[in-house]
Parts: sequence; C-alpha cells; structure tokens
Amino acid sequence: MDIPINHLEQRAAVAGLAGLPTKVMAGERLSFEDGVAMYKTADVTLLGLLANHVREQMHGDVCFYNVNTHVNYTNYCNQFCDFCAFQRRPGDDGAYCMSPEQVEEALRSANPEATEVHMVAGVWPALGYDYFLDILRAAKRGRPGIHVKAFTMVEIDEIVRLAKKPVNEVLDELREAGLDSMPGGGAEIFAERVHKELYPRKLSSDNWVKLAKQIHNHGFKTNCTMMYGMIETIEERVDHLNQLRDLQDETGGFQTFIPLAFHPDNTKLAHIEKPSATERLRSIAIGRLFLDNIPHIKAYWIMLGIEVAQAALTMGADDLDGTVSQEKVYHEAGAATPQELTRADIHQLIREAGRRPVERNTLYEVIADYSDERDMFEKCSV
Ligand code: V47
Repeated sequence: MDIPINHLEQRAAVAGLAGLPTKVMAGERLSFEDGVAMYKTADVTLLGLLANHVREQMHGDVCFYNVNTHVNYTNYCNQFCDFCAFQRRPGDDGAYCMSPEQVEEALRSANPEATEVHMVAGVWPALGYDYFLDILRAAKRGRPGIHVKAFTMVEIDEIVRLAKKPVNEVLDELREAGLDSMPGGGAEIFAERVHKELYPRKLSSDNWVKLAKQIHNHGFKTNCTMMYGMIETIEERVDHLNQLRDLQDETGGFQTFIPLAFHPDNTKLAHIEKPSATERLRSIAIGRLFLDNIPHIKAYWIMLGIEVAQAALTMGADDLDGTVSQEKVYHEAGAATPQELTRADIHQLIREAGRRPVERNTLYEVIADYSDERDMFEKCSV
C-alpha cells in the first residue's frame, strides 16, 4: 500500500483503531478487542482500505465468480426460526417439496454452462434418509459431472439422525450418491443467548462446530457464514468469528466466509431494520481482516445488493458467488435483487470495480481467466 503507515496510524488513532494498521501490515493476527473496535469505529473506509490491502496480497486484483444454479428442494421445515421467511408446513400457502424427478428436471433445464448446484432447504424428518440420497443421484442424472454443493450442517445433522448410522458412514454414502461439498449457512450467530431466543430448535452451536470438524476431517470442503443484524451484540459477532477462525486453524476445511445480512421482510422480526450499506461493507472488511486463515470472502450479491457487492470488491471481498438462479431463501425475505445475472453482467460488474474476472469451479480451481478479454456482448463499451 502506498499510503505511509504513520499516516494510517494517525487516522486510526482518531478512529479508535490505534495500532491496527501496523498489525495488519505486519500480517499479525487480530485480537477479540480489535474485532470489537472494528465494529465500533465510524471509519469504515479505513477498514475497507486495510481489508483491500490484505485481499490484494492474497488474490491480487482477481475477482472470482462461478456459473451456478440453486435448488431449494423443499420449504417444509420444523425449525420455526424467527429470522426465516422461507419455511412452511405442508398444506400452507406456497408449501412445496420437490420429488427426485423434479430435482432431476430442474438440473436438466438449468443454465447449460452451470458447473455447480447449490442445494439447501428446510428440515423435514418425514422425508426419510433415502430421499436425500435420491435427490443427490437425481441431480447428477440431470446434469452429469456437475459439482453438488448441498446441505448445511443443520440438514446434515438431520440426515444423520434419520440414517441412524455413524456420521462417517453417512458421509461416505452421501458422497457415493453425489455430494461433493457443503455450503455455509445454518450457523447464524453462535451465541447461546441469541440461539435460545430466535432459533431454539436448531442444532446447537457446539454441535454445529463439532459436526463441521467431522466433515472437514472426512475430506469435505465447506463454506462458513455469519448472519448479522438481528438482536446480536458486537461481542457476540466477534465471538462467532473467533470460533470460525479457531476451527479453521484445526481443520483448514473452510473455503469461503460469507457474511449474511439479515433480511427481515415476511419474518417474525419484520420490525428490525435491515443492515445499512455501510454495515454490509463493514462486515465484508472485518471478515477479511479477522479471518486471516480463510482463503476467500464472498460478496453474495443476492443478499448484499448488486451495488454494495460491487463496492465490496474493493473492501475485502474476492468472490461474487455466481450467476445464481431460482434462489428462494432471500427472495422470500424481501431481497430485491434479480434472480439471475448473466456471465456478461458479472464481467461488467467486476471490471467496473477495477478487478479481473476469473471463472472458478466450486473448489476455486480456475476455469477461465477473462482478464484480457472484452467480450462483445458486454454492455460496457470501451
Ligand atoms: O442457512 C435464512 C440464512 C442461509 C435469512 O456456501 C437468512 O456458498 C438473512 O447458506 N436473512 C442459506 N439470512 C444461505 C446460505 C448460502 C448463501 C450463499 C452462499 C452460500 C455458500 C451459502 O441463509 C440459511 C440462514 O443462515 N438465512 N433466512 C434471512 N431472512
């Protein structure tokens, strides 16, 4: 970074972040107290500047994206989380559950260029263990060779319970049926207080961490998330990040961190205001600075909004997620973003942010580097 460190430290002192630039430039691990100070400071652009420095050291000016599609196979759910607008009981207006044949068809008719399907849904024990093996096989029949990134820890926990078999055996059977990796999600905020108040039926945080560890040790990569903007305190957010960082030190199994801004529409928490653009950018920057051992920070445009996601590419994020299509969890909760972006839309967003578009697969292997290309279908004219 060109700005002299003493200039940054002067600015940091005013912002209540004294010593932070020096630590970041030296690649030192940030403390719990640093995390709290970063959430409290008014100088979000300083956080962005520092996070951008780290991001450029790790990934240069590359911005990753992938071509993917979503299948939310059912909205039946017995967890009744207060933050969720997606859940239904059978018979409710809009309730649905896809058969394996419908999952197969969804994959068959998905974007022919998609390399990944992201499959998450509600928790409904009556579906039975075989249903989950069947929908994995159906996905691979519908699109042979596609990477199936499916089931949050909460769903895996339920699948293991239904299988009545040891976790490792179930993981082998899921892999055999077509499971390739797992998404983030389901972690929400680990704090016991928030868990009890907003999602008391959900897998406990300790068990979330324990299961993620087993899954990583079994050779699966996963992502991780933090949902913020409900009733959690700053300290509870930092504790959440700390737990993810500790687990990553042990297993190295997380590929990407995705901060998920709470979307209140159509939920029991509709009275809460959704996090502002500044708070959404702050979460990206803090994610990059605090989680020094997680390779990627994802600006999930569906939930950040396209403009904020684009700004996030210069404040710590190196990944835009994908073209996406058929996403329901956020759209039910009021996300105003489109259902899908084309490859050309994504290239334009990335280039406008001064980054180089690189298409990746789910495991961050490069599929195509579009750095030097200006494809003629793009809207931006040069
Ligand atoms: O598990 C649900 C969260 C998750 C709301 O791994 C909400 O690449 C905010 O896991 N407001 C599902 N958040 C989404 C998810 C995800 C998304 C993008 C990429 C990846 C990845 C994973 O969304 C749920 C829950 O934690 N969620 N409702 C809401 N109203």
